[in-house]
Amino acid sequence: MTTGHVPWPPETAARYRAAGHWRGQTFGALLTSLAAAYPERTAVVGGEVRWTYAELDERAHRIAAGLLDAGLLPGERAVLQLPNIPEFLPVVFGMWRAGVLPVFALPAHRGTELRHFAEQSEAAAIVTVGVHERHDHAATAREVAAECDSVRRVLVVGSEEFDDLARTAPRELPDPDPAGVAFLQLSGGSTGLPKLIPRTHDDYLYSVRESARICALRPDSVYLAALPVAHNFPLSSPGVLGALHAGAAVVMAPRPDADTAFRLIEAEGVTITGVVPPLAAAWVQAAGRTARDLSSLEVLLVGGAKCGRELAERIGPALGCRLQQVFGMAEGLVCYTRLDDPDETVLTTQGRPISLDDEVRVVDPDTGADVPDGEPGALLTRGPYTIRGYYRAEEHNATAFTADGFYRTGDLVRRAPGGQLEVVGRAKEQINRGGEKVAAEEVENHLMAHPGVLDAAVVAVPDAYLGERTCAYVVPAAGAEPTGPELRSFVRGRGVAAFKVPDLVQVVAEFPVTGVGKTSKRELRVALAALARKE
Ligand code: OOB
Repeated sequence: MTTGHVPWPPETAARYRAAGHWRGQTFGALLTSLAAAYPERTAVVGGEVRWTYAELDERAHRIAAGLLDAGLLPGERAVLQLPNIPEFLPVVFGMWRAGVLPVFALPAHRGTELRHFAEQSEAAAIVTVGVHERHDHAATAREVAAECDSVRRVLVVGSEEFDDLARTAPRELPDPDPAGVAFLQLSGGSTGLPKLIPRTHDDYLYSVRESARICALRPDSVYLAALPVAHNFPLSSPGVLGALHAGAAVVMAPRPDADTAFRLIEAEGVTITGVVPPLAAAWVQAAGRTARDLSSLEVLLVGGAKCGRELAERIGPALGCRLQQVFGMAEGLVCYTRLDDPDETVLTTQGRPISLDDEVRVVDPDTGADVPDGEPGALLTRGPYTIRGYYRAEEHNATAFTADGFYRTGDLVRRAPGGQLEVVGRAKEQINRGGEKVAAEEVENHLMAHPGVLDAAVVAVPDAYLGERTCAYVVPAAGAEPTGPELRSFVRGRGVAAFKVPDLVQVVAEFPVTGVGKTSKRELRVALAALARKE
């Protein structure tokens, strides 16, 4: 067992095994069987690269051996920060075969976040690219490595050194424990810094297998990875892993804009892809004036943030495909509308859970008592692919999970009698910026590091395009006069993802007083968010 991982109770694990959910297969073993079943089929396409399953398999074997020869040990962690390039897949499968646990950073993350991931996981390596979209990832990784004692290696995919590593002679390696942690995902978070989410081969593979089935993936499907592929949605819902599980082809889109995506849909005959609502809206608009042939597209998954009915209604007609809503979280639970659901269900709900063994409770946020179907309440869940605890976060786990192992999602939902969930709001201190999650407290901490800031409260304001944007209310320190642009560039300069830089900054003399008397951050945020909505 990996230290810091909260396992399922043994009797629950036994039940998931007996039900056939957990099959004792690792991702490495899965790729071996895929390469045997579909050796000549295309596995992944991107840029100049086109690899068959046999080629992907061989490359992953070589990289696994190369990583071990480079001094990484089975069980060690490596922060992985790769954009949507074909190499993502052999590198991840190579790490899985070597037993090295990827920590899935996003390309948008910067030094402060990478350092946190490396420290939190005591990573032995950072695996990244060189310059990508004008940012020198290799340079950032080296800076982080210099500051983190645990980080011994920086491996730059695309460098000569990495090409050599990827040419290492393949060899048989012991298969890691399928019940052990395979990798660490990142939580959207609501507290100071993102938490790490330990996922096992057994549990993740179950969600991938079922997602591929629910989304009707077949060997002749073609999945376009439009969103950053390390995120749970394009990774596994059904994502690139679901596509591979079905023997389908994965196409890596370097960017998610309509021009790039439509070109690839036409050129590769893409049948299915997944996007966040703002991107779906942009594609719907662009579809009206494109000369591209999008007729191969059968399914568009939309999730990560609420897809309102108006947008949902326009997707099918504009793009000539079926909409599938997906409501998921890196911690586990994923819900889909089904392809044979009535239109009304697809347009107005975020679907129902993958598994009959996903336990869902909708409770009164104050009393914790279950509310009847149709009533809004806080969503709690546990099940065969939902974690029982964050990685090395005992204190946080005590409040993020109930004593009997339910994860408190922080989402407010309504459940229909058929089990479909409709997301109606959020109880967590998080801003959902078009699918990108911003923890209010994390940004507040960055703002409060500025000498001219006495106090800060970050809230969501409604936005026609993104759904929500961030607004930072700031109380200046005595005698200081910080301006919005100054504070925004200060936060950016702290080395964080651009999506965390507040969209709006309001400098106020004091926080509006809420009739409550006590100015707790939580109450303040609620009041400020209400104020911002009115404005
Ligand atoms: C996905 O995962 P995360 O971990 O980035 O974010 C999870 C949170 C949920 O708790 C919820 O607040 C929000 O994102 N969310 C949605 C939603 N899908 C996710 N809120 C409303 N409607 C939806 N359809 O975002 C994620 C993971 C796997 C699949 C899809 C999305």
